[in-house]
Amino acid sequence: MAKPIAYVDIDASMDEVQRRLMFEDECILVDEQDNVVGHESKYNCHLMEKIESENLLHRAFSVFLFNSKHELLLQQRSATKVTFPLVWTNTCCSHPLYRESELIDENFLGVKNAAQRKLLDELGIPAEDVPIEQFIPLGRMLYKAPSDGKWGEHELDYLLFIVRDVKLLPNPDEVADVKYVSREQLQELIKKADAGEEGVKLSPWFRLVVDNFLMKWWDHLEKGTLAEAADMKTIHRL
Ligand code: DMA
Ligand code: MN
Repeated sequence: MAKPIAYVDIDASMDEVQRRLMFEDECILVDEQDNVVGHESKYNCHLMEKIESENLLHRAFSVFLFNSKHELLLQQRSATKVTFPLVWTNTCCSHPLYRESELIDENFLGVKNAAQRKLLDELGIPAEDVPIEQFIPLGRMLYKAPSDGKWGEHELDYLLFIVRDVKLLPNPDEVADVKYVSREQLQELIKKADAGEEGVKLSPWFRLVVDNFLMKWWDHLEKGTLAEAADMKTIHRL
């Protein structure tokens, strides 16, 4: 069957690297309780029209990597990202894929494996710098966010902390810029974003985490009590 015209138009302007990932990456579809209910291309999972008409919800993860000074690593997404280009966001976000190693529920191993894969792919962080057992799952949130009308997110997002000093070699296909921020520097950045300053836009999911969890978890990190903060039973609907 011929593709609808609108899809052809979207494809024509899409960056080659991002287009390949849109069709190669097979995301995990879940229900609102995070049970796996199927799989679907990354492309279809991020088309707002499909999300709305078929109520597609997919599993995702967001990594918050801190150095030993407890500064948070932020990335600015590349200009070629299909969704949310050039926004500033947490260290690394993506999706566990519909493959055996990333579907393992036990100990959240599937999402941790995916996180390790994408930290290398997006930021050039070697796997040995981010060992699987060092990832700390803290919570899950469910949210929907349009990007530009055609594209958007509807995700069940696993929030993972990791504290490590790492080697970095950002991949320009994915990342325009990186920086470590202290809490105060992040507050400054948020102020600038709120004031609409040029070039300082934050991703909607990072903003949700900032507004609902991040500062409290950062406190726990500094006090060494992060284990108390973890709640992997609740799915926060934001
Ligand atoms: C998707 O991130 C995941 C979240 C939490 C927004 P992304 O758009 O960066 O995915 P990918 O890196 O796979 O393109
Ligand atoms: Mn997504």
